[in-house]
Amino acid sequence: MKVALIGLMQSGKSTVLSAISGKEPAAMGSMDIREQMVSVPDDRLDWLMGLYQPKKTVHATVDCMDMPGISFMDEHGRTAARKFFNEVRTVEMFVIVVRAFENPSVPAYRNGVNPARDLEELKTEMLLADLELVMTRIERLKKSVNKPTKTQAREKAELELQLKLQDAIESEKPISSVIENSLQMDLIKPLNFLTLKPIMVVVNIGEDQIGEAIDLGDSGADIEVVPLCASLESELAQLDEVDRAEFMADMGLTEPASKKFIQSCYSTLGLIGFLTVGKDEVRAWPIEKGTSALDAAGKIHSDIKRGFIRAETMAYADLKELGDEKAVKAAGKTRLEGKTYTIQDGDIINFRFNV
Ligand SMILES: Nc1nc2c(ncn2[C@@H]2O[C@H](COP(=O)(O)OP(=O)(O)OP(=O)(O)O)[C@@H](O)[C@H]2O)c(=O)[nH]1
Ligand SMILES: [Mg+2]
Repeated sequence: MKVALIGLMQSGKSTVLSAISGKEPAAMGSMDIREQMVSVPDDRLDWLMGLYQPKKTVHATVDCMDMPGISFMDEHGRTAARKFFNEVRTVEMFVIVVRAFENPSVPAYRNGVNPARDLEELKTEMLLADLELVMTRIERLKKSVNKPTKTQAREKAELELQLKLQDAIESEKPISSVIENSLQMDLIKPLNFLTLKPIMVVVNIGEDQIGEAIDLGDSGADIEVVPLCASLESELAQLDEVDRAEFMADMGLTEPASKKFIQSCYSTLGLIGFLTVGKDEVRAWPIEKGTSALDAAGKIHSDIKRGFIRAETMAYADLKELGDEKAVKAAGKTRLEGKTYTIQDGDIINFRFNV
């Protein structure tokens, strides 16, 4: 899973990433795109490790891109922003980091800290970047649509759709309001519109704002919002577990940043996790909610999908409650599921297959 952390200059993107990865943040003002793999914290894996004592434990990972800060205050900034937007068109989701913390030594965007305004501006600029794509595409299609080629019918349909998109965006309506069916979706998929991707917002708050409600206005409606005190949490990430727990309790924090962050990524993308266990390896596998046992098997290996027989399944909660696999079996709580079974979060699965 690939996510991009985007936001205005000095909103704290690199500090947020440091808080969730425990690694050094990229220097402020850096123009490089930094990629970092973040391990998905999972209490279930910790417990299963104790039970199976595996040679290896594999956490799910999230690939986070830390983008340079952007600014729309002048033409130079806009051009750079457009370039960075193009670099992130293929990620699965955006994490928009907005600044709510006051810090006199870090100059504020547009001379004042205002997360609702910043979010609004970013979302508008993303829509404008998409409009630019639409316009370029319309120009191109207008030139080619009258040529009798194999793709002419498709181009006609796309042109009609792109014109509708232009109308919608110009009247400040989202692209999604125009898309009526999967056929239309397929037509525009190659363009990778920014505003069709799921987003989540991290509000980077100051230590004095922990527990305070931050109003993001209309721009924050229907979006998963995670308040995070990035500078504090990046320091916490450096501590050992005992000190961290104590420090967090003192600060009124219930969960580390990494957990909140990843959980929100999962829910924004509609992901759940199933588990595989054994003496060799205990592992978490992220999948989309609604995935069938057959497709889940394919995530592990195409052979397992091809030769799928059954999915021996038990719930993590049952295993934890009853203590070991034998007890789960004795209680009649293991199941043999077929190809069409819908995987549930926390299913522990042993795929039986034959190739
Ligand atoms: N007080 C306070 N300062 C913060 C917080 N988060 C970040 N900062 C400071 O703000 C400055 C910018 O933080 P960065 O994490 O580099 O921000 P960024 O968005 O990556 O910056 P660019 O990549 O240059 O856009 C640094 O000096 C941080 O120490 C916070 O939660 N509270
Ligand atoms: Mg940075």
